[in-house]
Amino acid sequence: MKIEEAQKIVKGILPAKRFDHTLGVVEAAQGLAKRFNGDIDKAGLAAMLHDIAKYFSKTKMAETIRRRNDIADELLQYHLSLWHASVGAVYAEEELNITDHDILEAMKWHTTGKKDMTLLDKIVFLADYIEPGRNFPGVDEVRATAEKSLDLACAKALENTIVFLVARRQQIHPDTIYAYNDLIEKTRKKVI
Ligand code: DGI
Ligand code: FE
Ligand code: FE
Repeated sequence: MKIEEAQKIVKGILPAKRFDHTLGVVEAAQGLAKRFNGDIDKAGLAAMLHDIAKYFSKTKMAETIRRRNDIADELLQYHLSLWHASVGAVYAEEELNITDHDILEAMKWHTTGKKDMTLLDKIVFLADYIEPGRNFPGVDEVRATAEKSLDLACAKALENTIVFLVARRQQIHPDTIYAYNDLIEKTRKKVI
């Protein structure tokens, strides 16, 4: 699917504010792909579709999560705001006939992250965090870090999210912790 076609579909599904966010993520993802030698077309399409399931009903999302063997049922134990990522990837595959595994994976992991994210996973994850419309505390530091290191910027974004969730006494999905641990290890300056 071409990004123009995806844009029309997404515009018909998402409310205006979420659509604007989506266009910001597309811009950020294409920029990161250029900077870090990612696939610009895949980054753009994955970003365009990443939040497509954001406003699906709880019932519809739960049905998808229960039905699909490639989504851990454990997800249902965690906050509803995490569900749209996996559900969006299934929608893209089943309803929009997206077959590219890299794109579907980047959509699936865009909220929690995971251990051993691919280049495309990291690009979409980070683009969602630093797109021009975002203004949460610490985002400028992550934007600056993203000029140089994708891994360091993802680690910082994950750190900020974890701190944010802890401050609100919200549960942290294990994949968020796995992603954080993985990138902390990979970006650690070797002393010896
Ligand atoms: O869909 P967006 O709003 O663009 O962004 P997103 O897909 O990153 O979802 C953001 C929400 O997910 C935000 O409220 C923080 C939350 N979140 C991210 N990781 C975790 C998490 N919430 C919980 N409870 N646990 C997590 O590990
Ligand atoms: Fe999202
Ligand atoms: Fe998003």
